[in-house]
Amino acid sequence: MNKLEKQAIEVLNNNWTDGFSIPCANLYPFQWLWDSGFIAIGFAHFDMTKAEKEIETLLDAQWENGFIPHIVFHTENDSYFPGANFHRSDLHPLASKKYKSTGMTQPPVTGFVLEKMYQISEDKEASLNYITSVIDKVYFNHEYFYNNRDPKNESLVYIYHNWESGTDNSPIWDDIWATMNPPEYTFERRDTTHVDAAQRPSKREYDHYLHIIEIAKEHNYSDEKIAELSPFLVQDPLFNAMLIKSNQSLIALYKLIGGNNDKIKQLEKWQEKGIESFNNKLFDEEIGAYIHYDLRNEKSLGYLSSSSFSPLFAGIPSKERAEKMVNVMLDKFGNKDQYLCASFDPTSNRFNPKKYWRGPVWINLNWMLFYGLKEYGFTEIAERVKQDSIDMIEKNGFYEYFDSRKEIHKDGKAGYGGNHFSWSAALLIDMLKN
Ligand code: 2M8
Repeated sequence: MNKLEKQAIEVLNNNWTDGFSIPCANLYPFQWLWDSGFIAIGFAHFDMTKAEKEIETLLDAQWENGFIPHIVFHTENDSYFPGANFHRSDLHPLASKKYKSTGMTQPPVTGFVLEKMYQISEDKEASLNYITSVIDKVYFNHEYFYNNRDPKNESLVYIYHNWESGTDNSPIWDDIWATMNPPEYTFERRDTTHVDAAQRPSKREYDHYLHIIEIAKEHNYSDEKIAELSPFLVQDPLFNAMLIKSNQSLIALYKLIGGNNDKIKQLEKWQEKGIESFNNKLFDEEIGAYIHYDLRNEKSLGYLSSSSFSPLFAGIPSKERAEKMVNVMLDKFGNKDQYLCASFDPTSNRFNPKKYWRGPVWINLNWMLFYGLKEYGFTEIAERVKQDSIDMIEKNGFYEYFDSRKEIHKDGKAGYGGNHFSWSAALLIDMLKN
């Protein structure tokens, strides 16, 4: 085993607490949805019991309507804002009675995570037994999405908050902030006591984030009311690609389990329509990649980001489109001075290579890109994405995100945000094995 892999295992073991993992100490002291999924993939390579427990704990926090929250507050830790007392999940009548949580979700990765765990497992029978015991919860979660978040019946679901996207302060959201004018709230940020404020969202951005939650809370997190009133209502290509990828995995896993024909049929229906709408609505011919759609203001948001390429991971574009996308990626994100793949278009004046989701490279997006490119036969570029990821971690450590400019990496200070970050470690392990 190489040194980096050993260090990665140590990071994961240190971030494991009683039955689940935190993304990293201090900055993120609870369980986050998509982090848990990526973490489970890492654990699956060396400790399947923890991998399975991670997902089991997450699914244990599912609401009675199938919804899975983006943060599960297992403890009373006050090093994070906004915490459980701000989010008030108890306002929703069907919220978990066992755990406090947020009232928003995150990219639905759980389906494809289960399939990955199965592929990694050396004991297929035990693994399938485990999957059989949890898979219906994931299916129920997908049902929640299609029944509550698809007002136009397109099999494309919306997110109502930037924190649901996972790409929190992407410059794409600037266009939505321009349509809002929230109050100046008084609150105490905690993130900026752990991390340099220059690498985090601004106070004014947080006002917008909190305001959307206040609107949702006023209506007890009712999906109907949120669809009607939230100033943020977006069809996000990354979020929908994760859902489609997870649908595919659920179909494959249900077929392995046997029976479940009604569920397989329903999943195939969502798939067919979802992929068609995705290609018709979210692909921009001129830009040459997928972009976000602002449902509230009925307009496309014409910006390139690493999310624009994530549909490769779910097999959504045709081979021809995939080729077009890869050319755009190499042209805009891939010159030799840049590591692949910046989270936002490096040629845009909104690009900031140090600030969170406004430009830095993130390992989870790279991981998806690696598999997507490989699947479409772009082996060399896939290898470059993998090698770039290894390189950045080797030079700087297991950071949350990295400067995309290669020159900045010379002194080993190009890793930003939290250190000893779980998904950077987990997905590195997985890429090293592939
Ligand atoms: C970041 O988001 C949280 C809010 O959910 C925050 O900034 O406080 C994002 O990078 C998100 O994608 C990630 O899941 C979370 C924990 O790693 O941190």
